[in-house]
Amino acid sequence: MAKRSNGTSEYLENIPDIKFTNLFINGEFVDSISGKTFETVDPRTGEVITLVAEGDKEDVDLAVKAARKAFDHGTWPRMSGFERGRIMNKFADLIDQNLEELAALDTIDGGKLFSLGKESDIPSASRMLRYYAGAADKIHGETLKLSMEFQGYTLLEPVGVVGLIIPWNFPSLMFFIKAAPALAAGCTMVLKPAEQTPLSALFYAHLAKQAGIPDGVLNVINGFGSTAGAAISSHMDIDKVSFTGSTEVGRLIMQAAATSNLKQVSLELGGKSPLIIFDDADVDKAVELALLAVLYNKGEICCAGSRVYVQEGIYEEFEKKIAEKAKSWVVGDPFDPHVQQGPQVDKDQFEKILYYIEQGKKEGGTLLTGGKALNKKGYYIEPTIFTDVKEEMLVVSDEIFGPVMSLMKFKTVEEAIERANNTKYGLAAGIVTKDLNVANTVSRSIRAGTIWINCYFALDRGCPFGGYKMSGFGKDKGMKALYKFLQVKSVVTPI
Ligand code: TAP
Repeated sequence: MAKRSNGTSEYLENIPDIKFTNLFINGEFVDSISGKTFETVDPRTGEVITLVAEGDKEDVDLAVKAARKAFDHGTWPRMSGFERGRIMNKFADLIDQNLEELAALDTIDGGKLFSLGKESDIPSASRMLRYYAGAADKIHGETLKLSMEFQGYTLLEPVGVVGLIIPWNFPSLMFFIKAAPALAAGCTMVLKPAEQTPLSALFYAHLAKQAGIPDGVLNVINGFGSTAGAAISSHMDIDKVSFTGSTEVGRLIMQAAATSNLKQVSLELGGKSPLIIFDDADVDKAVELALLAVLYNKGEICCAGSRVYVQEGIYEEFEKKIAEKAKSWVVGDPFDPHVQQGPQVDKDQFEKILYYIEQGKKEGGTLLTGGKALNKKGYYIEPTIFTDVKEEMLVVSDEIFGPVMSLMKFKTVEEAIERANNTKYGLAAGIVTKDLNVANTVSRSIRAGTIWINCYFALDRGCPFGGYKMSGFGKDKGMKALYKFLQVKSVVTPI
C-alpha cells in the first residue's frame, strides 16, 4: 500500500491511496451528471480524505436503466446458477487478495479497528459471497398436486432490479449482506453506500468487474440519503428495496414505496437490546460479555447490548468489576493493534452521543465510568456506563449508537422479561445463566429477532438476522435472505 501524502497518522504505512471516487454505472466509473462531489472525512482527525462524486436522481435513473437492461436482456439472470456461483467465488477470491487495503479503507473512512477489519469484516464479506455462491445453483420450486384436472409447479424467479441502501457502521459486511443474496438470486442492483463510508463500496465495484460480473448488474451510487437514497426508494422501475439503517428512515422508505410503484421493502432497523445477567452467572465472564456487547465497534452496532440488567444477588460485585474493566478499555487510533475502540464515525454521530450523555446526567443518571470525549483530535468518546437509570429516561429508551451502557438491577425473572420488552425495538437480546429453564423461558418471552444465550454477537452468515417490532422486518443472512430476492410463479396445466 502506498502512503497518502497528507496523512496525519503515525500509522502511515497502512493508509492506502484512494483509487476510486466516482459513481459506478453500467460497468464504468463515471462523474455525476451534476459534476458535484462531497467530502469523505477521516474520523481520526476530522480531515478530508478525498472528494467523492455525488450521485442524485439523474444518476440513479441512469443506474436503474443499466440494471433494467441487464435484468431484462442480459446474461446474469439467465445464466446457470452454477455459473453465477463461479463468478461470485472469483469475486470473493479478489476480496481476499485485497484484504489489507479494503480493511484500511474502512478504517480511515469509518474509524473501524484495522485489526478487526482484517480478521473479521473483510473475511466475513468474502465468506458471505461464497455462502450465497454455493446456494445459487440450488434454487428450486415445487411440483404441485392439484385438483383432478390440473397439475402445477412453482418457479422461483429473481425479483428484478433491486435497490440496496446501507449504513456506515459495517461498510463491507453490509455491502455483501445485501448484494450477495441478490446476486445469487439473479437480480441486478443499484447500491447506495452511506455518505460517510463510500470508499470500500467503490473498490468492491471495481473487483466485481474484474471478477466478470456483467456490466449493469451491480451499480454503485454514492450520495446523500435525501437525494440519491430517496430516488431509489421512490423509483418506478426498481422492484424491491432492501434497507439497513435507522427506524426513522425506514419509515420514509416504506412511504416512498407505497406512493411510487408499491415495490417490495425489507427493513433492518435500529435496536436497544437488553442483556440480562442472572445471579448464577460467572461474574467475570458476564462482565467481559457485557463490555463487548456495548463497546464492540465503538457501540455503533444495531444489536448492541446497551441495556444491561443484572440480578440483585451479584449486582454490586458486577458493578465494581465492570467499572474497573471499562476504565482500562483502550480508546485511540484504530490502526494501533493495542487499541480496542476507535473514533465514532463522524462529527454528527460524536455530537449525538455526547448529547445523550448530557441528557442521561440531567435526568438523574449516575456516571459509573466515562461521560466525555477524549481530549484529542478526532471523534473519540470514553466508554460510558450509567447507573441509577430507568426505562423511561432517554438514555435507556433511545438508540444511542455509541459506547454508552445503561446498567440496571432486577429481582425476578418476570421483572427482567417485562423490562427487557419495555421498548419499541426488538432486534436482539442476550441472556446469561446456567439454568436451562430460565434460558428457555426468557428466550421465548422476549420479542426480538435474535436471542443469544451465554454469548453475544454470535452472528453467522447462515443464521437469519432481523427485527421484531420497530426494528423492521425481512431477514438478512441465511437462506431466508436469498428468498427475499426471489418471487414465486405458479404454472398450472391441465392433465
Ligand atoms: P440512516 O440515517 O437511516 O442511513 C442509512 C442509509 O439510508 C444511508 O445510506 C443513508 O444515506 C440512507 N438514507 C438516509 N435518508 C434516506 C432517505 N430519505 N431515503 C433513502 N435513503 C436514505 O442510518 P445511519 O445513521 O446511517 O445508521 C445508523 C442506524 O442504522 C441506526 O439506527 C442503526 O441501528 C441502524 N442499523 C441497523 C442495522 C440492522 S441490521 N438492523 C445495521 C446497521 C445499522 P446517507 O447517510 O448517505 O445520507
